[in-house]
Amino acid sequence: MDLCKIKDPSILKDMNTKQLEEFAEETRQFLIENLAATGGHLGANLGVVELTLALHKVYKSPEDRLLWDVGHQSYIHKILTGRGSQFGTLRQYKGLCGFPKRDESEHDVWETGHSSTSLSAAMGMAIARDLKNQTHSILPIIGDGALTGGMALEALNHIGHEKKNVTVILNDNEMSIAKNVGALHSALGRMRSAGKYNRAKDDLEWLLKKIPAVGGKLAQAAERLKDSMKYFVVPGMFFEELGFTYYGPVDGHDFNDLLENLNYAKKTDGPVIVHVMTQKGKGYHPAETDVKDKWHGVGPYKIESGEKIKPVDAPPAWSSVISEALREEARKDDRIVAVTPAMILGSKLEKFGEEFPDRLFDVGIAEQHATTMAAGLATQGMKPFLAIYSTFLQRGYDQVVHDVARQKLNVIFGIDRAGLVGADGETHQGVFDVSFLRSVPNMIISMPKDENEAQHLVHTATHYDEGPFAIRYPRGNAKGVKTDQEKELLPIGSWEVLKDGTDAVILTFGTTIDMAMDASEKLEKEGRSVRVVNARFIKPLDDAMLHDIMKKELPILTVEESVLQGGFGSSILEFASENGYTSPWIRRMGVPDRFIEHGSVQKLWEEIGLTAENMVHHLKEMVPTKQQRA
Ligand SMILES: Cc1ncc(C[n+]2csc(CCOP(=O)(O)OP(=O)(O)O)c2C)c(N)n1
Repeated sequence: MDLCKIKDPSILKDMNTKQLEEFAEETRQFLIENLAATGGHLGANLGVVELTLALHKVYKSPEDRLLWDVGHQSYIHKILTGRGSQFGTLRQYKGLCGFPKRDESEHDVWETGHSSTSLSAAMGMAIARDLKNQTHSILPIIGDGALTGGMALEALNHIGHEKKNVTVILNDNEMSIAKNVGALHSALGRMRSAGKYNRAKDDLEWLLKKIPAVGGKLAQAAERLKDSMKYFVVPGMFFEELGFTYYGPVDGHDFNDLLENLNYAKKTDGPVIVHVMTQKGKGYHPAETDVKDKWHGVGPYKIESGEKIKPVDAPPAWSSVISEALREEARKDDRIVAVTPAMILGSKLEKFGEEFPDRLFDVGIAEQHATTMAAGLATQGMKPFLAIYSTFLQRGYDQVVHDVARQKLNVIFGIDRAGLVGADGETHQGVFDVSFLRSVPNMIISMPKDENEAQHLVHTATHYDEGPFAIRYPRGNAKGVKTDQEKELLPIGSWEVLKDGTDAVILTFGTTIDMAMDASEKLEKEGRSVRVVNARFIKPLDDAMLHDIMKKELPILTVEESVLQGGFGSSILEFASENGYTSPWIRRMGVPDRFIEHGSVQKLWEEIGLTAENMVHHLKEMVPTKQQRA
């Protein structure tokens, strides 16, 4: 079958099990071949091929609502709903989004990217459905990893209490990027090994109810019997106690088992949980045998060998640079511990964990808990380093404000993937943390220009004991510069002049420094002398340097790879206003006031005008040439 020609899931309607199996095989090949060129979330999608086909066969999308938690496993759903032909553009600029997108299809009823939101959204949709007297099914599909997220547990609690018709599909592959962790994971393990609960009793109850007059009473008796038996035979008693009817464990690669249980679920009133066992990477040997889940999200690869196609001799990833610097500090100070919300691999903390197995804590997908736990550690004199992606720190904001900063606790925030992240798009761009952290009292915010400065900043942060200290660093590879043997304590709030200039100043930090240097060189050739400052501390500002610049009334261009609203540039405007500097001309470049979609970072920079050319353009307007002045 040509998967690019599928218009909607109705093609599944008349397929028998054998045909479904063949179709599943073709879908797997399609994914393996397409993703070899584009990259993407291969492992999770290979795991849910049969599950997705079965869901679309038993239920009728979009009337029945399928909500993909995290959304990285929605590729088969996209193929079935008419988007197969776009897979060549997956996660590329203006191409198919790697996550559900309401603009793309009416079948994408809920947008995701961050985990653990689907149950709350499903509950909202269920309430709306009931208020409108509608009858469709609502099906959040959530992984065992995403289920560890606090929001999912809050929603489970509410759905069970309200007894709403919501059918939760629990996709249990025992992975959450890395091996899933936690007590809930162990509980699911017991359910997996408990064997299947025979739902025939439910059928009996349903049949008895059909017999007029006596049927109701018999059904009640059967219900009592069923309740007392359940304690002994139902593996999902945990969910049953919360008010859910449990079906499972279901073999997520066996169509007969899947279809039978989904059909039961469809007939069942109230909250239901269908516990489906799947294998991440199923059907592609390199991904199937990958215990570390390096195939969770991949770049292009060679199909035969599974070898990843990567640039040779690239400098180390920023995450490695930071975690290595931390490891060095941790050797000298045993109060240093590392905390990660389910991102040991992404944050490159494996080596830290190997060297200090008792000092690395993976708390699951639980950013709020991770932040407050770090605060708790700090109250006891420990030096927690919370490695967290910028976008996921958004989840822990109240905890940053209320628990960490207010109590002036020494938590170091290693803010990974700061700035535009590229292919993951809107839901993952790390462009808000400067604005949302800058308004928090006691917070130090910094960003290194290269790995040498990074190690000095980690050294400075681990020796700072007056409150929280954030070090931001981008996705991708560092610069490949040499690092000093001796670590330095950088004065808090100190900036660095990278290139002197007398006509104007570019204030910038992190990834945009190279562009600024480039712009300054170009302007130099045209007779404009532009200073470039590495504003490595975003908060506090280098007041002395700013006073000097503003007193001289030099035009200032601020450049940041984060949102302009409330960002670094805003803080420079505030500084001028508060200190009565009315004349300096200050312009800001940064991420505009809208969500930025997926695409390569380079393309996105061009789209939003974050380029050396644009800096040149602004500075030409702001600074007359020597000839013009003469
Ligand atoms: C709030 C949040 N934190 C972290 C992540 C990063 N992340 C993406 S997928 C994933 C694992 C999800 O595990 P699971 O739900 O079991 O899905 P699987 O990939 O195993 O199918 C994580 C931690 C995220 N998307 N959202």
